[in-house]
Amino acid sequence: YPDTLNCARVLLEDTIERFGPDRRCLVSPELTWSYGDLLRHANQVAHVLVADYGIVPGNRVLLRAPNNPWLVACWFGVLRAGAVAVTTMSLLRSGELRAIAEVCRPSLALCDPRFTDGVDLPLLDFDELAARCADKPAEFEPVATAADDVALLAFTSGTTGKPKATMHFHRDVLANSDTFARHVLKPEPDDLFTGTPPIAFTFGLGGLVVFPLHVGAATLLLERATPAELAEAVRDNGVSVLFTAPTAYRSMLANGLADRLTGLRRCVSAGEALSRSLWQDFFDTTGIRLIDGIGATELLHIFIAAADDDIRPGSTGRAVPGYEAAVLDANGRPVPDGMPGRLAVKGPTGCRYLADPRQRDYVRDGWNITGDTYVRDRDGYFWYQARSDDMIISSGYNIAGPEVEEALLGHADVAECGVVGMPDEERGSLVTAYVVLRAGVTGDDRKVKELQDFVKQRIAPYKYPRVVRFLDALPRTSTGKVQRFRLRQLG
Ligand code: 3UK
Repeated sequence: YPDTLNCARVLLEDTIERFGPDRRCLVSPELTWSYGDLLRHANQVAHVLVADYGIVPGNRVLLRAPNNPWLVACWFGVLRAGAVAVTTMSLLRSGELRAIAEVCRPSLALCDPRFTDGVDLPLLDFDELAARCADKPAEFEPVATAADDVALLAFTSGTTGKPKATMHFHRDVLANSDTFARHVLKPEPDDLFTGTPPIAFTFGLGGLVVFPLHVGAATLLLERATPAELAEAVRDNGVSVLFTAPTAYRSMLANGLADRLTGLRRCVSAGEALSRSLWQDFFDTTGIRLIDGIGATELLHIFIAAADDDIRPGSTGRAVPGYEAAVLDANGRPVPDGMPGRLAVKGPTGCRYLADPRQRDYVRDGWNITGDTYVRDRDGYFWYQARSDDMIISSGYNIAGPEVEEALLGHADVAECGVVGMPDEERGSLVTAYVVLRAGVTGDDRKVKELQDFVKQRIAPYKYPRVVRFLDALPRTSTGKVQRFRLRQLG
């Protein structure tokens, strides 16, 4: 990348140069904006920031909204002004927002009017912002940021402790598009993207903003979508590229919504492990090969993935071109292929926590240590085992919680489950399954025995859950990940 680079210019002006300003860009249930519309709104936002609020390059601006066109206009406006976007999930509570503000000290917050509660900062809501934009010029020359000026701070969906802000440069924003998107996803200008991850989550930022806009495609922004609403939106709008998490794919299948997905060309699954059985069921029902990919807030987006004929169901895939991945032991030495160890990644993006001593835990000898246990095979495919914290050691056996979960999910009565180790005097840890049953099924002792027997038939019997508990729902983070640490606290 050139030394001087503003990624907002690349994504807007450069795309407009190729396709013209009238090309469809953002679609929402309420409105459609062309690339020219988005550019004008973003420019006017930048003028409001600079002229009315005195924002200077490097200032941080907090954004808080569900996925909608004004959020995207604000994101681009902030970057064009040379400021740093701190996009937050609209579902966060005031305590969580306060913790974020304490870490990164934003100068201003731009909020959807429905989500101004608990924002303890100078604040401008989108209604006021739109009014101020009305008399601002449509042109704004983007600040000539350096390629390695910080463009955004993304907070990890980390489950414990003080939130960690990860810094990403202007060039990083384009790097994932030039690696994962270009080599694996291969979007086309006529694609229409949609999906569920919040833009505040870098999975959503890449999949719903950066990747489509970099190639001149359009993106359908949904504020909140149940699996049924998502499937309907796909069918009714002719969506061709979908980004969501394994849970949503599973739930669309379980609810008989697959017939609405047949127009999809590409489906990306990330955020949690995609099991082999779900990949296969989805393929058998829709004919679509899900693209699994592991990404992380620390690396901005996906760094191991596979598409089309490269897919080996049950494997996350291979290192995305541009990235290097390895499996290391506790001393940072590579383990032999076929053996489990810690996933380590190097590439054009990487972890830079904002003033946080946990930096030295995540980056060691130049490798990003993601906290996942993986096995690499001889062909360079990476097979997810568990979060390193979720490996259960019971009577000396290493048991990956997700493997037991996958076995349980094969049972027709199981809607969702989470498997964790519980401290046990005799065995060290007891494999414990928290199970959400399908509607109408009763969780009693007979069901426990039936599920245990079922698991013993499918995987090595020593892995079966010695304890099975039934829940109405699994605890999840705002990005949809199962909070296994909270399951462990349930006792
Ligand atoms: C887990 C996966 C197995 C893994 C993310 C795509 O999830 C994202 O970022 P987070 O910071 O979490 C990172 C952790 O999530 N994970 C993600 N994808 C997979 N595990 N298979 C997968 N396909 O534990 C990882 O360390 O919330 C995902 C793009 C951008 C992202 N930020």
